[in-house]
Amino acid sequence: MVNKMITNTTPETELERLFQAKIDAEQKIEPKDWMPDAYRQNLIRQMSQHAHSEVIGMQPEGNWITRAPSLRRKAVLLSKVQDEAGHGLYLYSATETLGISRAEMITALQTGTAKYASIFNYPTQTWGDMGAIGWLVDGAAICNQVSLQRTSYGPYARSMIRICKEESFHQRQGYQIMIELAHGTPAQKDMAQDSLNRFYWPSLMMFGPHDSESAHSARSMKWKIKRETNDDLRQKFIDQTVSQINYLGLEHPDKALEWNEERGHYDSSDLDWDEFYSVINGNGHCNRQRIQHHVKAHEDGAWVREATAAYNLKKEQRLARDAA
Ligand code: BYC
Repeated sequence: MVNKMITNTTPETELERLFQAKIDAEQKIEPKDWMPDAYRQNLIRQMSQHAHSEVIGMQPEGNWITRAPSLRRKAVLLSKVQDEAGHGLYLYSATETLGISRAEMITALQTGTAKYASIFNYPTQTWGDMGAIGWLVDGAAICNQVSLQRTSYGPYARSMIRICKEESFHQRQGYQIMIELAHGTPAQKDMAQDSLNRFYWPSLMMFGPHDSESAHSARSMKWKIKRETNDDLRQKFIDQTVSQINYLGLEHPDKALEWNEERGHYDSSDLDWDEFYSVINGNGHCNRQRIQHHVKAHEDGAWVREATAAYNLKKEQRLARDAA
């Protein structure tokens, strides 16, 4: 156990050494522990963006709740979208333990200072897209989040454990939609193929830029905020998806895909990085629409926040009166 007494007079370099030793020993950093400001800011950045992704991620699927093909599908999709709201809430709460308020995070999202996952700026055009999102988008998210269960910040790691359990369920419901479509009529199979073709590449972009281009990876790996690199996680996802596509009897969208015996992995085409940067910088198909919708929902909900604040104030005043 790295458990040395920290006092107000401990020099900064010694604090940093103890902090890194704790991380190297696989101990979790908790909210009241000393941490370098850059660690705190990096976590706030990643965790708040993760929370925003969950919340904005409700929009593409929310678009299909009224058009789900059966009552059962509607109920399942509704539950999934509610789960995403829950994930956003755990993650906002976990981020608040680092000393930032929910209101500050929301402002950063709405003014474009904070990002959210690029994938949610692609439109959902068909019911097949609900299958592809559950299967590929939640599948990619799980790949990443399983490794984040071992992230060094305690509240983030713990939130990932519950989120991963729910995401696995989401992934299976998406894959089940794909199985039904892929084994259905020729028109349904075409729909499944079209969704796979459109969502495959943006799903690979969810893992972020190549390691050589990743601004935050080196420090995040040293601090064990990230446990695996962008390229390693992407490779894992590419490898695991091949047999899933085969089982569906669909064509793989990557015509250059080839097993590399020496590496023990599939070689694949590179991604369209111009598209990636264009989307993360606000110019994807749906960026403006997503933020406008968020702003409207936030404004429409103002009365709820005001009512809660008024109720809490009344409660505090009553408690103070009773105590007097
Ligand atoms: N999209 O240095 P890098 C879900 C940004 S939602 C947008 O590699 P890092 C679901 C990156 O932020 C689950 N931006 O960054 C919900 C940075 O910009 P800033 C979402 C991206 O942080 C509803 C810059 O590019 N999962 O499952 O080391 C329905 C340089 O990148 C993206 C998470 O959020 C991107 N794809 O690594 C269905 C996981 N990629 O901040 C499903 C948590 C990169 O300097 N996040 N950027 O302005 C992470 O693991 C990491 O933040 C990333 C990026 C791997 C995404």
